[in-house]
Amino acid sequence: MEEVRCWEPEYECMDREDLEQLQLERLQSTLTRVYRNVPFYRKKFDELGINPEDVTSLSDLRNLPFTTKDDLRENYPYGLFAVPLREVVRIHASSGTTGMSTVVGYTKNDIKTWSNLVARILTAGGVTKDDVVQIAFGYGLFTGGFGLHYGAERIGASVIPISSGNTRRQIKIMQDFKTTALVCTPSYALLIADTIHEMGVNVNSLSLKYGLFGAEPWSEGMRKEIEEKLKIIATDNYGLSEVMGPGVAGECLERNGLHINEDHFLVEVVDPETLEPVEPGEVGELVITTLTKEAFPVIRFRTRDLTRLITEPCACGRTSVRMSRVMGRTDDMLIIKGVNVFPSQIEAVLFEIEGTEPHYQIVIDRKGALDEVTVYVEVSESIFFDQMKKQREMIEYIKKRLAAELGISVDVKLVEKKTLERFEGKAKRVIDRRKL
Ligand code: DLL
Repeated sequence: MEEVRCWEPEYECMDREDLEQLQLERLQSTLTRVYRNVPFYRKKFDELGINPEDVTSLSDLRNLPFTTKDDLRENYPYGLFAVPLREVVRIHASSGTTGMSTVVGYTKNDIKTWSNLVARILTAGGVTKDDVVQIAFGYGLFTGGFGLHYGAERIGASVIPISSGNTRRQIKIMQDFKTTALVCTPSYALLIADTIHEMGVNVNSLSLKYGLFGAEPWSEGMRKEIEEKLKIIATDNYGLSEVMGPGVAGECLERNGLHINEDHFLVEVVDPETLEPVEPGEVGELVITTLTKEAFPVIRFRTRDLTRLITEPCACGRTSVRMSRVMGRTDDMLIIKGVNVFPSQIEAVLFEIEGTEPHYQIVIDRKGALDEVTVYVEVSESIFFDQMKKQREMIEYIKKRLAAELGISVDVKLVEKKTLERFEGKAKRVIDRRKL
């Protein structure tokens, strides 16, 4: 194992009892602030007869109301801010792919906290001040670019704010500037890896050591693929703009779950139907309460992300609870022939199959009353297309593996290399024609 490196060991390796005391104090002060400053929360608390002073233990959190993305939309743009706008130094917004965008703000202090928390994630993923960090997340209203940028600067690394896109130039910069750490979405990392290969660049001639990837779900198979192609150690990090952006949780080099920055975020996992807590270690929807945010605190925010909590100690020495990689979002879940299917399950199967490329697309159509799913998969050998028998065997094999995993049969179509769309930011792998 590598030597343990923490950015803020006094918090990251805190004694659990002390941590819970700190969480409670911070929760109480957050509740008092939102009650005083945000009419939306005051109204909700009043309706339920909750006085922030009644919250005297962490278990009282369960009595507080949830906050949803719809609440944020209804209060667009500044309705949920807990400070006057003159104290806000930065505004970000979510992309709004699933509706109207949501707007979040940061005070000077929030930016400081955010930078520190991202610095923790980067440190956990192997980055130090000696690294040259290429940030290939989009800079803009999306929190990825600026979030990682400030964290990397905080560490003292040399930051290349290249943003996403222009993949060949990314690689030229990577060569010339001797990039040691790449930061982007996993799907963009894959596109970069494939482009390196296409350009005939020898990956061993690059200085890359670490890859810190997040902002979208990815499978263990995809991690292996990226690690092998780029010859790096790849870690997963998680966050969402409504809660802060990147910096909520991230893996250490043990790569066995994402350490949650629990001194700043209180997490719960609930059953998305009943909203009751799941059994410890079970999968459910992650709910987050911010403990230190000034401009945009959220109480029991329903993330829609499905994960489970891991409480077993980690060999790295951090004492925080971890979350498993996000399996998908409740709103990504496809219900096909009555069976719940997550795109991530399909990805996991495809990555295990020899001869397929890590590029796929899932198309859902409605034929009469029935939903039909077709999985398009790129194959490595174009030769395949001259050999009908081999092709049929491959299709049957993939279908069988998918049916075993999903419990329903889906159609599979093989396509030639480089036919499916590539992504520079978050990948869109599902095309739901039922909604078009
Ligand atoms: O994606 C923040 C971020 C930027 C995280 C860079 C990590 C790195 P949003 O655009 O608001 O914020 O999207 C948040 O993306 O609710 C998840 O569904 C998904 N997501 C984020 N990180 C991961 C991850 C940023 N590591 C939404 N694994 C979240 C799976 C992720 N899904």
